[in-house]
Parts: sequence; C-alpha cells; structure tokens
Amino acid sequence: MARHLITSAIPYINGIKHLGNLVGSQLPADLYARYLRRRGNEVLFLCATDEHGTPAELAAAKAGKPVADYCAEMHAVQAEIADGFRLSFDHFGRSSSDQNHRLTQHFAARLADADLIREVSETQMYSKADGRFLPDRYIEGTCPNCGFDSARGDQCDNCTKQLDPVDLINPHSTISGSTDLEMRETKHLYLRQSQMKDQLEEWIDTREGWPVLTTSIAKKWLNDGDGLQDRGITRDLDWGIPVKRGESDWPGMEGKVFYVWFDAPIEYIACAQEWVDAGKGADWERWWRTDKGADDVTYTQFMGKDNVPFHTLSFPATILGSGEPWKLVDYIKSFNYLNYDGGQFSTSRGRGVFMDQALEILPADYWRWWLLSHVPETSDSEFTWESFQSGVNKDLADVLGNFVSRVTKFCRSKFGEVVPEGGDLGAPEKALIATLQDRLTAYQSHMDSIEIRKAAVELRAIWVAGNEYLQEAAPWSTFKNDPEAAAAQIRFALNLIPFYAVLSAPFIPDAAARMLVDMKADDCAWPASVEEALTQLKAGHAFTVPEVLFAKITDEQREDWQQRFAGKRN
Ligand code: B3M
Ligand code: ZN
Repeated sequence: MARHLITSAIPYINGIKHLGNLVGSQLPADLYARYLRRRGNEVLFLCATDEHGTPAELAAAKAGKPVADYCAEMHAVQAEIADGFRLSFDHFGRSSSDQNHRLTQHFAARLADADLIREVSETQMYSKADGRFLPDRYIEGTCPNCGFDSARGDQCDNCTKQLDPVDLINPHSTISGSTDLEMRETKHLYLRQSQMKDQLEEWIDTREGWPVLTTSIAKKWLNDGDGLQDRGITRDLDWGIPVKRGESDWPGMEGKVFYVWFDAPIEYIACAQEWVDAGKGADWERWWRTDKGADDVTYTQFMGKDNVPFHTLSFPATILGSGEPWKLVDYIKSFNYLNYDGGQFSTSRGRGVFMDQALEILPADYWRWWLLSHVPETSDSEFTWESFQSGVNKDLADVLGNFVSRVTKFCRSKFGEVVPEGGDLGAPEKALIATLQDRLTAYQSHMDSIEIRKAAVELRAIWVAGNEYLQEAAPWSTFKNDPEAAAAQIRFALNLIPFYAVLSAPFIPDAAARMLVDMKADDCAWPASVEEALTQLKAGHAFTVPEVLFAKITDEQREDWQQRFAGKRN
C-alpha cells in the first residue's frame, strides 16, 4: 500500500474564509485525499489554522477579545465549517499548539547551530501614534516592485513579492492610519537563505513534472535582482511563539516572537504530532522522518500562488538547513485566484460568498462540484451565479440526478425495488463498457496527476455516457414488446449507479454516499474492471429509490443570491 502525505495551506485564523480561499487549497487537497484513499492508498491528510502574526492580533483586537480566546473560538468555527464541506482532514490542528512551539524553537536552534541565522540590529518602522513597531500587516503602502497600492509589510498580494516594511513606498499604519512613522533601532534574527541559494535551486531544478506556476514563481524569487534574500524570522509582537534557541533563552530576543511564516509551515509537521497526541494515529515519524520510513511517503502540498515562495524557498530552507532527515515535499500543486462576479472576493468588503453562507443556502456537494470543475488551475477563473446555476442544474441535476431517478423509478414501476432478472448483456451494453473503460483510465490518469478540470470533464462525460445509453436503449419502449430485454437493460443501468457513486465520491461525497446506501451497495470498491463493476448487483438485489439527489437552482434564487452577496457583509 503506497503512502501519501497531503497538506493544504493552513488558513489564517482571522475569520471565515470565502470560496476563493476554499478552492485554492483545502478543497482540491480534499479531492485528492479522498481519491487516493478510495484507490487503496494509506493517506495522512493534514490541515490546521494559522494562528500567529498580525492577522490574528488585528482580528482579535477588532473582535474585542484576548487573542488566545479569539483563536480558540475561531478554530472551532473553522473546524465546523470544514466539516460542513466534508473536508476529510485526518487532523485539523492549530499552529499555536505546544507541539508547534517546541518544534519551531527546535528548528531555530538547529539553524543557529548550522550558522544559518544571523542577528541583525536594524531600524524598523515605529508608529508614534500607536506606540509600537509596525510589522507585516500593521503597515501598508505601495509595492516597490509592481506599484500595487495596498501591499502589506511582508508581501505584495498582487505580484507575490516578499517584502520588508521598510521597502514600502508611502507607508501608513493599518491600526491608526498614521503616516507619522519613524525608523527605530531593534534587533532581529535573519534566516540566511542567500547561503542556501544553490542548494535550493538544485533541489527545485531536479523536481520532475512540477506545475509551471510553481517553478516559475520559485525561480523568479531565486534569481530576482541580487538573488535570494535573507529573511527576517522574528517580530516585535506579543502573540506568537517566543524566540528561543531550543529550550534555552536567546539573549537579546526577549519579548519577541517568531515570524508567522516561519512557524506556519512547521505546523505541517507539528500537526502530525498533534494527530498522534489526540490518539488518532500511532506514529508521526514514519510520515515525516526519512530515517524512520518517510522516504516511502509521497508528499503533496496544495496552496494558492501567493503561498508558493514560502513553500518552495523559505520552508525548504528551514528543512534543509536543519541538517536533519525531514521529509521534503515531492509535489506542489498551486492555484491561481478565483474572482467573484466581475471583481474580486473581498473579506474586508464582504464581497462574494463565504464558507458559512454557502452552506446556509445549498448543500456542500453543489459547491464542491462547481468549484472543483472550475478550479483556477491554469489561469484565474471567475465565479458567476449564471455559471454556478448552470453547473448545478445541467451537470448534477439533469445528467447525474436525472439518470439515477429515471432508472430507479422505472424499475420500481415495472419490477419493484429489486434488481430484475433478464437476459445477458447485448452489443450496446458491451459498447458502453468499452467506452467507460477508456474513460475510467483517462479519469484515473487525470486524478493521479491532479489535473482537476480535466478529471471533472471526464467524470461528467462518464455520467453523460450513461444517459445516452438509457436514451438509446429506451427500456420503457423495449418493455412493451420484450419485458425480459427491458429487464436486462435496467439491471445494467442500475449497476451504473454504484459505479458512478464510487467514481464521483471524491467530488460529491454526500450524494455518492446516498446513492450507495440506497442501492445497498456501500461496500463497493474502486472498479478494477468496468465489466466486473457493472455486473455487481445481481438479480434479486433490493434497493430503494433515492430522494431527489440535486434540486435545481431557480432563476429567482440566483437573482436573490446575486444581490445578497454583492458586498457589505456584517
Ligand atoms: N495562512 C496564508 C493563507 O492563508 C497562510 C498559509 C500558510 S501555509 C503554511 O493564504
Ligand atoms: Zn507588488
């Protein structure tokens, strides 16, 4: 049994995420995890909340709560919503866990021992109005690289360049808006990434078949200007992981914490420890330590493109620099952005659909199907209500749902809720089996290579093929002259239902589960041969006609939602 470690970028704790966030990491990661499990692999699928840094502090301040309380509450909220979307994490951890504190401090010690950390006395932006230093999101200004006017202190969201607050043009405090900023002396730790440039570049150059989006971003920052820059990994903040060298104090670093982007990826490892400590697993090292069996593991990470520099450069620098046998990522699947109805999703302006709202109006499968079949894989893509309505109504209701309903209802009316006796498979059935065998092979190969849109197209074609068969075989006509032949057609068509359910489960797990339960076929395995799979339900096997699997979205609903989500949440 092959072993797969899968991580999704860990969402910031600072509020409920929108559908653009969901489709950029957690949802495709879940699709892949569900697929690999169904194919019989051993999978460890991890995600967590990213609880440190300025996003957490700012959000807690806005909510008027102590940061620790705010994080605990929001973690529970995000966990519940993840559950609602059926994200099948083996563990949903917290970057503020004790495990991550210890591990982050451990990595810092190893890097310092390897002479990969230097202490820098530098001047940082200090706001007199706010009485504090302004790291990262506490400061915004114009990006020196692309001119975007709301670049943050640590990164430009427009061009993905990693920044330092002092790089920004026309900076201002995001707490008070004050531009009365001055440079004050403070001491920080820097990770000497520049020392590791060649090692990182060699590692990236030897990765096979990585998406261009991933490698091009990595190469860009490796060779940008003077090459890979050292990165500050500490901050003047209250909330975070205290700067320590292992268990020892770090003289001069009192009262400082590690930069959120230093400890967040380490949480991928700490999360596996949390998973064990929560009693859900027995051994985390066989997933993460190459000296303890993890070299047999295939490790795939999922993330939006803005997160790529941290996963191709900073985190590998931490891992490689430690000199310890940690597992490095094998494949990074990165995504472009999903836009919303002619603009961008906006958390601050409440523009677009947020995860909690989505589940209030429709079941998870509807969203999963549309989002995954429109995932921004090769370019940015756009959510429009028209496209969503048409995806749900045509693909789910008219094609898959309708097939299941026609077949089961016709059977019930003529033969009862039981698979009928009938003749052998004829030429049309054998032709469909051959078509489906080819399509299954294509579907598997797209899923194996995580080409999600292609996989969705293939899955839909598999559903369509069943509808076309039904249309041509027309058992309702056959029945008039030859009830036995009609019975054989229906028996064959009934067998397509569990087959569809198993193949569709990674995309639409709830509907798939219902189909299997109603067909009393919940022990169905991934099909090795289509012919075998389609003769599994024998004559005499009882089933229940499923409830309507997918309700159509009406024009009225669509218009109503379009207005409701146009902006100004709260
Ligand atoms: N929390 C950014 C984001 O949510 C960040 C990802 C961390 S992955 C280690 O987009
Ligand atoms: Zn920029």
